[in-house]
Formats: sequence, C-alpha cells, structure tokens
Amino acid sequence: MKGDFPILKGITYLDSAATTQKPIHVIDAISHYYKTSNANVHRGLYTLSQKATLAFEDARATVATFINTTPEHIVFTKGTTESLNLLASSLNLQEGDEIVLTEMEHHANLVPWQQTKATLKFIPLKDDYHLDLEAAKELITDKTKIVAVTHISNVLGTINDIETLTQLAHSKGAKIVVDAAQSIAHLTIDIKDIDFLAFSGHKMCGPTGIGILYGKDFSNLKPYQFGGDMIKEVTYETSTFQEAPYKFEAGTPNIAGAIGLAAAITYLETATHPHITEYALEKLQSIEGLKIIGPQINRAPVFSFTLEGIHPHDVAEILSKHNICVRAGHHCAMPLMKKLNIHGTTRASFYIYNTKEDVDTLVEGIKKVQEVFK
Ligand code: 7TS
Repeated sequence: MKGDFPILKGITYLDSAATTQKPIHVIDAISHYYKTSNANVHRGLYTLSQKATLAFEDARATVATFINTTPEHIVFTKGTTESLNLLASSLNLQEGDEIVLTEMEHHANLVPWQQTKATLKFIPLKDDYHLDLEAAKELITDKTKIVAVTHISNVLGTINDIETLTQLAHSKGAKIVVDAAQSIAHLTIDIKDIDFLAFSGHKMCGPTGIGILYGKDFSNLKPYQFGGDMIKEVTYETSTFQEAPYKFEAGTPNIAGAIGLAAAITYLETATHPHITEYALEKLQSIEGLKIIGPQINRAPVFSFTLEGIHPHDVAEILSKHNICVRAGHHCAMPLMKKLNIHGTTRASFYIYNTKEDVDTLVEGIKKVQEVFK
C-alpha cells in the first residue's frame, strides 16, 4: 500500500490526523482533469464545460453514495471548518437558544458557535476520556437547538457514541451536528438519523481545499455566501436563490478538488485498512514515563501522549531528526488542554498506509528522545 503514496519514501509519517498523504490515483485524477476536462461548471454550453460539469456532479454523487445518501444533500465546501461556519451562520440561532457541545471539540466546532447569539453548554469528559452521557441527559433540554459533537477526538482518539447523542438530541427536538473530520478516515459512516455532518477531503486521501456539508434538510437554512451560481433570478434590487445544495455554493467551486475527493473515495473502497490500534496502544504504553492522554477502548489510532520531563516540542523535533513526523502542541483544542491541566501533547496518528513497523520505528524513536534527556 505504501507504494501507492509517492511521498512516503524514507519517512515515517504519523500525522494523518492533521492531513493524510495522497495516493498516485488521486494525484493522477486531478492532473487528468486539468489535462482533459478543465472548464467552468454549470454555465458553458460547449462540450468541455459539459464534461467538467458532469465530472463535478459525478463527484457529488460518489460522495453521497459513500455516506449512504443522495446528491442533493451534499454541499461542497472548503473543508470541515467552512462546513461548520456555514451551519453556525445559517441556522438562525437566537438569544435563549442553547447549543450543546463537548469538552473535547476542535476549535472548528467551537469558535463558529461562539459567534452565534445562543448559549453554549458542554458535555463533560470523564476520567476514562469518554463523554459523560448521564450529564448529557441533563444538559440537553427543550432549550437545546443544536447538539454538535466530534465523532472522533483529534486529540484523544475517543470515538463518541453518536447514536445515543442523536437520540438525546431528537428527544428534545434538537438537531445533531456531527464533526466527522477524523471519523471519515477511520469509520464507515451511514448518516441515518444524523441531521448535519461535516468532513474534509484532505483527511481521507483527498486534496486540500475541498470538504463536505451533509444536510438532511436544508430548507430552513439561508444562504451563507452570495454571488454567481447560487442564484435563480437577479434584478438590480433583489435576488432569488437556487435550492440546496446550490444555494450554498456561490462562485466557481473547487472542481478539481471535488474530482480528487471522488478519486480518493474510489481508492479507499478497494484499500485494505490495517488494524494497528491495539498494537500501537500496547507498544506505546510499555514505554516507561509515557502517559497516553486518551482512552483504552473505543478509540481510533490517534495517540496523544506526554513524556515525563520532556516538552512535546522537543519530542517532535528530535523525532523529526529520525524522519518521523508527529505533531506537538494543543492540536486546536486549547480548552481541552486547560481542562486536562496540560500545555500540550505529542500526537502520533496512523492511517491506512502505516504498518506495525511504523509503530516500532516510533517506539525506537521515543526511546532515543529519552536518551537525549537522560
Ligand atoms: N474537526 C476536527 C475533529 C479536526 O480534527 C479538524 C482538523 C477540524 C475539525 C478542522 O478540519 P479542517 O480540514 O477544516 O482544517 N484537525 C487537525 C488536527 O488535528 N491537526 O491539524 C488539523
């Protein structure tokens, strides 16, 4: 599998939670599009433009099938961050409304909600790094309009119980918003009862600059940006808008990005997913002075850890000297760091191209870091 990823020669890449590497299939699909089909979409009457439009709309259909829905529910955005901003600004939240989040959210699923008039509440984290669902039952009330949760924490690796949270939200008439930025890479997602779901192409072998907002029902959401392509009729004074998904796609979209994302989905459907979560957990935990910041069970291969007496930035820098790529810092989850009373962690995240040998390389690397600080 590593052979499909040209960039992976000579490095141990363990930062897929930040962005994944791209297989040659995706790189070729983007290049092929620019070589053979590039034109603007939805406007040209000539063959090339129709070809581009077809490829773009085919990509939407591929994404829809991937999460078990139909194309009219799929909005193309720049990524998870834009998808969540779109929701926060279009849902028409009012003073007195409540939004229930969790204590483990990425800033992308927190800061946009802070900009609304609604009041934010947070489902607490338990000592085992899972959400306190008993507390969630109390927090989600008739005032709750939105329950917005990450499916998998990009810091802890915790897999959240979306089914239960969806039931709790719906029992009070609230909508559930799922941040699937991490889970899209690791779990099969069937949107079923979910109201809104956001993810990024670049975290699942696709290109940067393309993402998805799934919506079960967009009819109550007003457009988020205005201009070409999203309108039905325009006069000097006023305008009417297209239906979803087009009312949310103002301007020339990232056509090549959508095509690259569809190629990534096609690639992932035939790729094998190696299961190294337990192996990695066991190996990392066997290192003296290393503390895993995350759960033992129901977790993804995203491992945050601290090393006794060594700053995460030093860990990442020394590992980098051995061609091991990990991330260090707060991982865009400052409130979570504060809650856990730590400044940051080192994070190693694994994906389909990683092997048990990569885990061993990391473990050896960490031991070398410890040698330096002895
Ligand atoms: N939500 C979660 C859970 C994430 O992990 C990320 C990105 C985002 C939202 C935002 O995604 P974007 O594609 O719009 O940037 N997470 C990370 C990370 O952990 N390190 O770099 C980016």
